[in-house]
Amino acid sequence: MSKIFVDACFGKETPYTPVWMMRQAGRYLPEYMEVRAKAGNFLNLCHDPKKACEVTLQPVDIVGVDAAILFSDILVIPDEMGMELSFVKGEGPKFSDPIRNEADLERLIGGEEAASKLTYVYDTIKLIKEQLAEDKALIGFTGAPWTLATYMIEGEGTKTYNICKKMMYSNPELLHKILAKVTEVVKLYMEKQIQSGIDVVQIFDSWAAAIEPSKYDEFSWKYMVEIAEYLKEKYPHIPVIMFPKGIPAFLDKVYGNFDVFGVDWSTPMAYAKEKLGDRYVLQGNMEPCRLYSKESTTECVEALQKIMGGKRHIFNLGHGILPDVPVENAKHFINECHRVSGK
Ligand code: 1CP
Repeated sequence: MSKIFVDACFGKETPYTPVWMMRQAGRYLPEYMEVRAKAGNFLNLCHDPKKACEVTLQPVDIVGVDAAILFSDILVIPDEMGMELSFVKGEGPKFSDPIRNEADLERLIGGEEAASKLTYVYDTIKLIKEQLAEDKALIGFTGAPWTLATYMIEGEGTKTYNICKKMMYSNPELLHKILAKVTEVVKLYMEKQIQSGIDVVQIFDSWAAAIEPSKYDEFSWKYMVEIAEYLKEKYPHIPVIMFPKGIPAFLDKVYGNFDVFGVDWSTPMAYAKEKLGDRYVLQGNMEPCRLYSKESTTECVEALQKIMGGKRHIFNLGHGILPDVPVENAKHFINECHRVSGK
């Protein structure tokens, strides 16, 4: 059976415009909190294919999205490259021994060895595929090498990126070596996700906006394109979605063989359409906080439909849903996207 979501990623005409929500599997769902409480902590949940499968499927059943996104996290990659990941309550992710010099880089596990340690992710994908309805797509994902490197170098989430940026401007060779090593792992990791059954790839560059526009290609985009082109060459039937958050000044320079450009909420959709709409299908881009109000949600969905006209478009939020959004309002968003596009 052909999946509407996959057809839409390739720019084919579909009976309606499909929709999913970034971070749709997670803390705004009481059903998620229940499974997470049983798992003990977040990483246990990622490591347990049965439970990870269960929370992946929840938003499909509860809010009615057209695609599921694998439940995992981008940070399992550096974790399996030998960096010990922990989530500290109230503070977010932490790596105890960040990568700051050549010796640190040397001790990172690379390539096939790191990618083959992520078996719990591949097992989760296989379980999901057994249970997901045939007409729904499963999105697999990775962080972009730059976004992953920010956590690996800083050792945690950061507001200033000062340690990475010090490296970017004073020792760019080292930063490139780190990015190249992560890129090699990500290529193989995404290839294994495809072989395990995902239907679509999304690459999240959540911290793209931390790089000045004239350096964005050199330190992030080219590595994302390298991953996308490696996958497109071997698996042309699998669409690739690129989501670099907050880089409107780079839209003129976007290049590469991939299928869908994820537009974040700070970039006007009409502007993205003018710059990229002929070359890529566009995904997005409602400001996630509009979900707090049903009226604001409807207003935005109607405006997006007017701009895109139901062509070469996938509805989504322009970044992740927040944990305190009422489930009713998330359902309203999905229903409105379906209503305006004729489902
Ligand atoms: O239950 C919990 O308390 C943990 C919260 C949580 C969840 C639900 C984290 C910790 N990760 C996730 C799941 C997750 N993360 C998914 C699958 C669910 C889905 O999308 O439906 C995905 C795709 C991610 C990806 C991810 N993790 C990104 C990129 C996407 C984005 O939203 O920008 C990033 C930056 C992370 C890092 C991360 N994971 C978790 C935290 C608290 C953080 C740090 C965020 C920060 O530094 O601000």
